[in-house]
Amino acid sequence: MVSDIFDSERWRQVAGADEFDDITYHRAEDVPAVRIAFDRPEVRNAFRPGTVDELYAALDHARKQADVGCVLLTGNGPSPKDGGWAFCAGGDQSVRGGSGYEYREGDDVDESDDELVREAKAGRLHVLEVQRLIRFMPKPVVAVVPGWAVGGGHSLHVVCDLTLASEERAKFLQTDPDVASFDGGFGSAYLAKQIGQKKAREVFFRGKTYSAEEAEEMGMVNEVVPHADLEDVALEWADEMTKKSPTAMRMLKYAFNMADDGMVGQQVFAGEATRLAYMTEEAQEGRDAFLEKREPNFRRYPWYY
Ligand code: S0N
Repeated sequence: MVSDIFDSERWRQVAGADEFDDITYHRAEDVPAVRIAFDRPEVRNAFRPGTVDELYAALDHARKQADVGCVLLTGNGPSPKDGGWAFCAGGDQSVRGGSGYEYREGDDVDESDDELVREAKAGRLHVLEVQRLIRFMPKPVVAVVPGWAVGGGHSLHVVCDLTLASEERAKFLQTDPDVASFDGGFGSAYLAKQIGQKKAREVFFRGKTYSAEEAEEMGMVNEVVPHADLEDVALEWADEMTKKSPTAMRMLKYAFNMADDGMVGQQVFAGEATRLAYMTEEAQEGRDAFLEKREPNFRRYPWYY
């Protein structure tokens, strides 16, 4: 069973996803959306290096699917140990080494990697690569929070475009300074953009636990729904968003990002603008003139005002 609130009639496993150990990856039957879920409920869905590798692979796969317009990121539950629920409790502290989160004996590490590559892979903080993938993928990513969102798991919900939370079970907590780790990037700076500087500093400096309603009030959760309805509402959101213009959605996501992402934000937005420009007859005239070894005739095209 993937999750108590997962309706297996509405989803099918993505081909190849049975290779994953720490996540599940499904595609909706009747909505162009996917569901990627942490699947370590016994440790509140904490991520180890292999989890992050799998998450990256699934998200990147979802990014490249031209017929997928929305990604739902969630956590499976409840815990078989005590019935607890989690979105994600951040980095697995039991595999944290001197320079980051380490692969251990028995982890599924690519045996074809040579020693140097294995060494370079050890002790990584590559959840930041996942954060960037979520931030820059050209489609909305929704954090569907059925329980604890803590530490690096809290940061992941922050970086998602939208957050939907379980009324009874979602809880938001930043423990980073308790375990001497700190997300000085999206997890804190972008959170401050969402909820304001004072509140964001309180989240990290005081380490209080916030309920779903409090998190909504603060502006870091979009909507709170009864736990039993969580996945249905998430799919409704996906249905709603994937009926909209893909170009408009992509340009809007990158426009929202651009204000905070500096030159990288400009580059990503401009890349999409260039893609649109390439689709015009005017751009095709530039290409054709070069290939036909003649002067381009741009006089035919208006200077829009
Ligand atoms: C989640 C908490 C609050 C849940 O409390 P609750 O409900 O009382 O359950 P517990 O009994 O505490 O937990 C149940 C079982 O789950 C294990 N467990 C929970 N969380 C983790 C974890 N993070 N690592 C390993 N195990 C975990 C418990 O040990 C317990 O197992 P058993 O039954 O065997 O005892 C509570 O559990 C809690 O506070 N957890 C720790 C949360 C935490 O501190 N997370 C790490 C925070 N730091 C990061 O995530 C860093 C992330 C990172 O990689 C990063 C690096 C650089 C820049 C940015 C980031 C980034 O933040 O993304």
